[in-house]
Amino acid sequence: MLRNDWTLPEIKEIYDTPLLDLIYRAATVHREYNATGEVQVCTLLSIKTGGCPEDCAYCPQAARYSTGVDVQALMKKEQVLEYAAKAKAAGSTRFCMGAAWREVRDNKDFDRVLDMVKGVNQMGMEVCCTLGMLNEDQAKRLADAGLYAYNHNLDTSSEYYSEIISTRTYDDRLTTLDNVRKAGVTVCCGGIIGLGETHEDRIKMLHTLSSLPQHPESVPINALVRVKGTPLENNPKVDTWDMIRMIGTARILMPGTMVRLSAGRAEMSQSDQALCFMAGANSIFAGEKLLTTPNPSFEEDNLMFELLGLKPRVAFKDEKELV
Ligand code: SAM
Ligand code: DTB
Ligand code: SF4
Repeated sequence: MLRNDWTLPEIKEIYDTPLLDLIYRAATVHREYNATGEVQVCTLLSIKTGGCPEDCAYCPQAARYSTGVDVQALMKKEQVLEYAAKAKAAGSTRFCMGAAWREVRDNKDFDRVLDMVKGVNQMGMEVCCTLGMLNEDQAKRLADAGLYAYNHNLDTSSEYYSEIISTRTYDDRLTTLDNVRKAGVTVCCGGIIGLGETHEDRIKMLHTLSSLPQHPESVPINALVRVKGTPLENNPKVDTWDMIRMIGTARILMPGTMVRLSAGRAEMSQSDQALCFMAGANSIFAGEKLLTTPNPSFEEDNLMFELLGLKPRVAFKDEKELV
C-alpha cells in the first residue's frame, strides 16, 4: 500500500539502516511493485541554455556565475524534433526539454515550446519539460499540447533551501507542483545531494516528497555535478554510498514511483550503478550530455544494460496495462 503519512522518525530509521540491509529491503519492495529488469531511458535536451536570472548555487546556467556555458536562445522546433528522433532511435522513451528560465512567460517562446511538445508527443515518446515556475493556465496549456510529465525539483529540505537559492522560495516550488497536478500532468520531482546539506536535510526532503498528496510519478536523485565558477565548485565529491542510501530510502517510501539515478553517472562505475539499480533505481538519463555537463554515451549504457541484463522500459507503460 502506498503511504503519504511517513513520519520523520520512521524515515530516519529507514535511512539509517545498515547499508546492505537497506539495499535488501529496498530491493524487496522494488520486486513487489515493479518489473525489476526494466529501466526507463530518458533523454535530456537543453532547448534554451544559460543566462538564467536565478542564483541556484549549483547551477552552471545561472547568469551571475562565470562557468563558460554559452548562452543560447530558444532552439527551433525542427532542430529539437531532430534530436528527439535521434533519442528515440537510440532507445529513449522519454524526452525531456529543459530551459534555463526562472518561470514561463506567455509569449512567442512559450508558443514554440507548446509546438515542440506536440511534435514530440506525436512521435510516440513521453514528453517532459522543465521550464521553471508555471501558473495554472500555463500548466493547462502544456497538458493540452500533450505534455506527459513536468520536472520541477525541490532540490533539498525547506530549511536548507535558502542557503542554496535566494531568488525564489520553497513555497514557490510547491505551488508550481500543485499547478502541474491540477492540470493532470504527471509530476517529476526530486533533489540533489552534495550541496553541503546534512543527513537530516536529506531525510526532510524525502519526507516532503513522500508526503505530497500523491507521490511524484518520478523522483530524480542527482549527485551534485561540481561545475567550475559556481559557488559549490569545491564541495566534496558525493560518495556513491550516499546515492545508494538515498535511492533505497526513496524506493521504500514511494514504492510505485520511478526513481531516477540522475546527474552523477559520469563519475560512477558500472558496479556503482548496479548497486543503485539493486536499491531500486529504475530510470536514467541517457545521451552524452545532461543539460550542459557530460553523461555516459548511449553505447556505454547499452553495454551496461547488456552486462546487467536490463531492458529499456516501454513508453506509457502503465497506461498500456490499463487498456
Ligand atoms: N530552470 C528550471 C528549474 O530550475 O526548474 C529548469 C532547469 S534546471 C537546470 C533543472 C534541475 O537541474 C534543477 O532543479 C537541479 O535539480 C538540476 N541541476 C542543475 N544543476 C545541477 C548540478 N550542477 N548538479 C546536479 N543537478 C543539477
Ligand atoms: C533532474 O533532476 N536532473 C536533470 C533534469 N532533472 C533536468 C538535470 C541535471 C543537470 C545537471 C547539470 C547540467 O548538465 O547542466
Ligand atoms: Fe536557472 Fe534552473 Fe539553473 Fe536555477 S537551476 S539557475 S532556475 S536554470
